[in-house]
Amino acid sequence: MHNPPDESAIRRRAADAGQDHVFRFWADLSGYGRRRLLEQLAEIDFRQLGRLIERHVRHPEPENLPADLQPAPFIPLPTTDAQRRERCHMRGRGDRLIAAGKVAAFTVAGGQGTRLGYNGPKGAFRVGPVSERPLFQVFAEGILAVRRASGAAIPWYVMTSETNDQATRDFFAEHDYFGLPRGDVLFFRQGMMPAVDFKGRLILSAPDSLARSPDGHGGSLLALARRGMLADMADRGIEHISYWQVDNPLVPPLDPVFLGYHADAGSDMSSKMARKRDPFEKLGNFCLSGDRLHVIEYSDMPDDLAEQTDGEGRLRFEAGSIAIHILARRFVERLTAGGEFALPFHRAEKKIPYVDEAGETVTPDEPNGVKFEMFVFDALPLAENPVVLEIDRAREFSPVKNAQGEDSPATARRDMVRLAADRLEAAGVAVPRDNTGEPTVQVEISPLAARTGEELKRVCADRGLTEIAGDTYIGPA
Ligand code: UD2
Repeated sequence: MHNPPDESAIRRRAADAGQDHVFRFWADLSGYGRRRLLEQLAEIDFRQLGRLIERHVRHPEPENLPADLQPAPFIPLPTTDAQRRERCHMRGRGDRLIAAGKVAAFTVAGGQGTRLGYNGPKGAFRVGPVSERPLFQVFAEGILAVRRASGAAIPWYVMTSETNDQATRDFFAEHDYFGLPRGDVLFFRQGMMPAVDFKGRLILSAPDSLARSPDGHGGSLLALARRGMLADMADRGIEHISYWQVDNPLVPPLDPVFLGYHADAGSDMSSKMARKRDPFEKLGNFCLSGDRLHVIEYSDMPDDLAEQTDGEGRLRFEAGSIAIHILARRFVERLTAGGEFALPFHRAEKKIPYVDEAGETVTPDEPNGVKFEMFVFDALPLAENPVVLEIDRAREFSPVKNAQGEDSPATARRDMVRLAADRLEAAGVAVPRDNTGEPTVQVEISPLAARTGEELKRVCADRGLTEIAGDTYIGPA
C-alpha cells in the first residue's frame, strides 16, 4: 500500500513552481478525485519541469543541431561473396549468443497510437492479411520459433504506459500469452510527463486530473531500470536487448546476423537502417558529429541537408533509422545509474483536451500546449562502437502508423503478402501475380510453420502445396 500523499507538501511545491491553479476545482472534488490529483502531482519533478518550461516553452529555440553533421558510415547489404561470408560468420556468432540465453526481446508499446485511431493497445491490432493475427501474436510467434530452434529461454519485456497497461496485460492473458511461458513475458510501465500550455502552466484534462502523456520511447531505458527489469535481466544472464517498436509486423524479433555484428564490434548500442525512399521520408537520419553517432529526426533535419546528393545523384544522408536496435544491458545500466538521466526531452506541440473554467472538457482544433518526450536514439551519441547495419526493408520494415495511405494497415499487409509470396516462390511454390508483379491472392506464413527457406520447402512438400490458388495462411501444424 502507498502512503497517502502529503497534501500540504505537494501544495507548497506546486505553489512554489507557480502551478497552484491546478487546485481550482479542489472544493468540488471527491476524496477519490483529490487523492488522484495529489498522486499525479507527487510524481512530478518540479525542478526538472521548470527547466523544461524555460528551455522549451518560455524561450523555445530550434533543436540545437551540431554544425558538423556528416553522413554516418554503415555496413551495407552484401554484394560480394566476401561480404556474404562475413554475414554468415556473424549469423553463427549471433546464434551462439541466443542459444546461450544471453539475449532478451524488448518491445516498446507505450505509445498512444493516435494516428492509427485504433481503440486499444496497438499490439492488439489485427494485422495478419489472412490469419488476422494481432501484432503481439506476430512477435510472440517469432520469439517462440527462435526459442524452439535454439532451445533457449528468451524473456520478452513489453513496455506499456498508464494508458494501456491493464488492457495489454489482459490481452496477453486472454490469449494465453500466445504459447509463451507466462513467466517469460514481463510487462512494465514507462513514466508519464505532464503537458503544459504555451505559458508553461500545467493543463487539467479533468477537474481532478492533469493532462499527461507517456514520456517517449527514450523513457524506456529509465523504466527498465526503475521497474527492476535490468535487475531481472542480470539474474537471467541477459547481456543484449533486442529492441523494436510495436508497429512493425515485419521485424525479426531476434536477428542473429545483427547480434553477431553488434557483439563482434563490442557495441553499446547498434541500429538497423534502410535507405530512404526520398529526402523527406519520415525516418530519423543517421549522422556523425565528430566521432559520435546521432539520429537527427526527420522533422529536425534541415531541408538542404536532407536533399544533398553525391556526384552520382544519390542522397548523401540516405541512412534512415527504422527504430530497431540492440542495446548492451551494461550500457543501459550505465546510463541509468544514479544522478540525472542523460537523455534530453524534446518538445512536441499538440492539441491537448482541457477543462474550461466551468469544468467542461474542451477538445481544441489547434495545438494549445506542449508535451515532452525522450527519444531512445538520443542514447547513440553516448554509445561506444555503435554499429549501423543496412537491411532489406522489404523483409524487415513496414510499420502501421496511419489509418490510411503510407505506413498504414493496407501497406503493412501488402508487404507481408509480398514477402510471403517471394518466400513461397523461392521454395518452388507457384504464386499467381498480375502484370505488375503484385500477388493476386493473399498469402501469409507463420514462423511457427516455417522460419527458414528449408523449413518452408519441407512444410509445402508435406502439405502437398505446389501452387497457391486462393488466400492461404501457412500456419502452425
Ligand atoms: C519513429 C522514429 C522515426 C522512425 C520511425 C520508424 C521517433 C521520434 N521517430 O517515428 O525516426 O525510426 O519510428 O517507424 O521515434 N512509444 C512508446 N512510448 C512513448 C512513445 C512512443 O512506447 O512514449 C512507442 C510506440 O508505441 C511505438 C514507437 O514508440 O511503438 C514509435 O513511436 P512514434 O509513433 O511516436 O514514432 P514515429 O512514428 O514518429
